[in-house]
Amino acid sequence: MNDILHESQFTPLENDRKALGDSIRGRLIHSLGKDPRIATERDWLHAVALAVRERMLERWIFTRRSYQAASAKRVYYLSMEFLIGRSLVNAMLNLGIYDAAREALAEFGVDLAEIAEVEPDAALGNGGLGRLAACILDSLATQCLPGIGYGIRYEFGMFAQEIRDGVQIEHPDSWLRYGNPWELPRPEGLHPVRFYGNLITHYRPNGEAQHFWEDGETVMAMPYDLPIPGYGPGNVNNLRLWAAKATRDFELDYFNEGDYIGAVEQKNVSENISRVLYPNDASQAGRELRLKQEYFFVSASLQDILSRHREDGHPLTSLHDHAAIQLNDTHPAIAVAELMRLLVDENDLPWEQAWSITVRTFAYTNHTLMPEALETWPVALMARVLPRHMQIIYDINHRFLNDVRHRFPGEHELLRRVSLIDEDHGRRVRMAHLAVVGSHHTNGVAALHSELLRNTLFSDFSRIMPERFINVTNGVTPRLWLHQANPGLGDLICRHIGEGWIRDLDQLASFAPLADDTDARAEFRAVKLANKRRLAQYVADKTGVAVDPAALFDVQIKRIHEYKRQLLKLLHVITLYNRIRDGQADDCVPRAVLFAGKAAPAYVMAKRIIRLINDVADVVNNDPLVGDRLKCVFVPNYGVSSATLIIPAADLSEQISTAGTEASGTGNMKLALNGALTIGTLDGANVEIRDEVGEDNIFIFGLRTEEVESLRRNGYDPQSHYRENPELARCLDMIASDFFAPDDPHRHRPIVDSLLHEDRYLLLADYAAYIEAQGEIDRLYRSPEEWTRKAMLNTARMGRFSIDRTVKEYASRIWGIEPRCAGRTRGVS
Ligand code: 26V
Repeated sequence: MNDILHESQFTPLENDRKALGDSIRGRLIHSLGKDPRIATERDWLHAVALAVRERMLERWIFTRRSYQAASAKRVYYLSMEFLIGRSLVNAMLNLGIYDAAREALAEFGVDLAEIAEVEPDAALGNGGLGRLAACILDSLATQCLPGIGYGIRYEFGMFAQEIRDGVQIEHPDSWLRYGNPWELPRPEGLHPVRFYGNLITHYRPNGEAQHFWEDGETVMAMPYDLPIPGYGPGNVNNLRLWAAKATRDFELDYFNEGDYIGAVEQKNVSENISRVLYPNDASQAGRELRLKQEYFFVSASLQDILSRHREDGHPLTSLHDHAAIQLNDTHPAIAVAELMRLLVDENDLPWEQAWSITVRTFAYTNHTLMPEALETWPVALMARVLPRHMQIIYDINHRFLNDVRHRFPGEHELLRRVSLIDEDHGRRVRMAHLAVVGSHHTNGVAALHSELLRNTLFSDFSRIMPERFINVTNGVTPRLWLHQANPGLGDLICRHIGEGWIRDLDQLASFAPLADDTDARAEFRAVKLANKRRLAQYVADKTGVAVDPAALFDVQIKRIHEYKRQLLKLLHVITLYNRIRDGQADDCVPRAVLFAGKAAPAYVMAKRIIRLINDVADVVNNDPLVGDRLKCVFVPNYGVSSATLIIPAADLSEQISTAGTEASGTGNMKLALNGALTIGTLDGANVEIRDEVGEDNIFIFGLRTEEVESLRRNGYDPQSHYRENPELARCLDMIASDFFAPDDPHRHRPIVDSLLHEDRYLLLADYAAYIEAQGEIDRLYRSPEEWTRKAMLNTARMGRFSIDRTVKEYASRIWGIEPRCAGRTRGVS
């Protein structure tokens, strides 16, 4: 065959206005069959997306060729979640064709900003973990690193949140309703995935056992590819998402019995596997369908990886030289057993050799210490759904425990603690133990978190194999979270220091001297004010509440969870409200307190918190004595898109989790990067943010991890704080009374009961210090020059929290992969 694709034939990106206009016109008419005279905003969106996609696909093919030609080692990022958001503007900015597209569309009388708003978010994730995966993909492509994402193409992503009468209502997120112009279905690339069934053991003449997994149900995994464009443009990498499809012979049994309708019903059932993203509940639910989702995408991905490895002409025994597989939390940890099954059962490798390959291939990232979020599966469930895997896990455990027994003779308790099977809670498989034992590195996501992993959750393992435990602090992509979300600030920075920071965030350091320049500070304030106006408009549209852009925008945006302590923020709101009404707050700065975030549908306390926030907001916002001095708003349906509006407008970033509970946080990084000052505890990455921005430019308060531990050890009494702090007692009494719920006087009582009788996250213990720190913030905000100086220093000193630094660390310390640039990169010779 002739090679009909050369780099010289790429659709040019520079001065592309005319060509882009022609493509958009062509896609609208010839691909979509729409009459330009009556095309809707969505029609234009799809036409533009297809035109942009054309420009990505050439580079996408070229990227793959160059990895293949170099036989480059690749990283496979296995994640149940990729929280991507919208793609249009991101793709255009990364390819460098945004202005050309805007101008081309303007010639057609179409406003790019307006059609971009029509694109639904790809919300295939819950929060931090899923967004981190999306940032990592952006960085791999930007840095020309050979990396492929694997995940699930959920038909329904994260539910849409409506607030009706103060209550969260969930709506299904049917993001694919109008089709997804970015995805390329690959029906020719199916892999079969088996569930249930029986095990048959044959014995070879030498006595060796051979295991066969038979019968059961088979579901097909169908790949959909999403091109991931790097900035610059860098490479265009691939994200492969799997959808469940019934096998073609699904109908046989039924059809033979003449049950046509039954056959089609069965087809629907097997396709349920990729139907919906599970919301991250307060506790790990242990649902069978969730386990099937995990195995489904793991099995398909490993089959895909092995067939690519074979196609590249490599023997299976060198897998770890060509592939690094990263497990994003334990959700894909069944991969350890699945790879063993593929190597031993399907490819006849001896166990020891297969195990050595497996351990050298996998690495595992832990994202939480919360005991209730740690995944365990009942042995009985796993034995029924994945019988061979259960057996393999027993074998892994047997060999591992034998090894530990030899190295630590007599330590029986140690064996019980590190076993892959928890015998105390009705026999369960501990997925974190499987992940640690089956991989060469385990990392936490911030320095403090990794330290706590070594000293608490994995203390036994870090004694047995200390060299496996490392830290890789999270980061965020400056492309989305500064360049794209905050064009005002991005342009301001570019005017002063150039645009190098977009791919090398350390360059922001040279923005620091501008913090001492009066004119630059005025420019920075003007940008912030414009962003606040934009957000105020959005808030008014969505909630009907008018917030004054001159007020201090105080934001807490994240999943609603008790450990994140939205209630502590709310106690501050009620305290301010009381002070205003008492005439004790005449020197207070006007504040607009914004909350946003989703509660897991089954997390009762989180939903109560949302209700209380809205009830408090109702009272505060409608009290004529308060006026513009205090507003409280719950912004509905928080997600990637609303985050890009809220973050650039924030003055104050609330990062107030109980010390030792938040693994890292990444919203903390996005907000500081956009010039919000942080009020926070010494938790997660806040510790490292303080180290970078300097103690004078952040508000740290509250108990530290060791103090939290000792308080809990010595018996914490929340009521002592109630007794000793009248201002706190008053807030709690108001919540317990009918003050915020005149129509339903007992509505909020359970919240106060939980605080007074348990207060698991020590809100009352940190209340006084928190209120005190907020007082300092008030004082500082009254000096706009001082405040702006600190805000600018925050932006300038966030270089370390670029995801590019994070990914470089993974690449060199864990994956052993190197950049391989597929083509010319703008601005880089
Ligand atoms: C658990 C479950 C349980 C079953 C249903 C679905 C589901 C989904 C997710 C999870 C675990 C979530 C863990 C997580 O999101 N951790 C966050 O990871 C961020 C990125 O590393 C980090 O910044 C946050 O601090 C951490 O909470």
